[in-house]
Amino acid sequence: LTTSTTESKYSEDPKDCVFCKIISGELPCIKIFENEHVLAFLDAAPISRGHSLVIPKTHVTKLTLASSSLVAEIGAVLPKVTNAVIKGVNATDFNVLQNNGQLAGQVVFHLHFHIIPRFKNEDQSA
Ligand code: DGP
Repeated sequence: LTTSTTESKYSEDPKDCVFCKIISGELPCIKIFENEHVLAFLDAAPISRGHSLVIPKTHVTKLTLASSSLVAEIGAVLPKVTNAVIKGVNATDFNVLQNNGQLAGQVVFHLHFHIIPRFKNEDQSA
């Protein structure tokens, strides 16, 4: 049997995990924050200027499978990282989004929080 593109795109196998490859340095990213437990970097397909992702360094596919200590590590840096992101693009308003499962729009099966700066009339030049 061959693996279809769709199947590999939605693979939950950590060996195929693009974010684990970013964490290990196998794939590049534009890093904006890092500590022992958490990495934040610019999204490769941004829906607004400054769109960033915050991920745990431990591979876990979705929020409901994450330990409370792992979520606490993310929560401990999320306000600070978000503030740096929005200041960096001169925005005041933003969304923090977190998709779980294919039906919810999750494409990368490694827990991540989107930080999406918002601009007046979606004007990205604000
Ligand atoms: P989601 O739909 O919630 O699973 O969002 C996945 C996000 O990950 C999407 O906005 C694009 C981003 N993304 C996918 N592959 C890469 C990559 O290799 N590098 C970076 N920086 N972002 C990626």
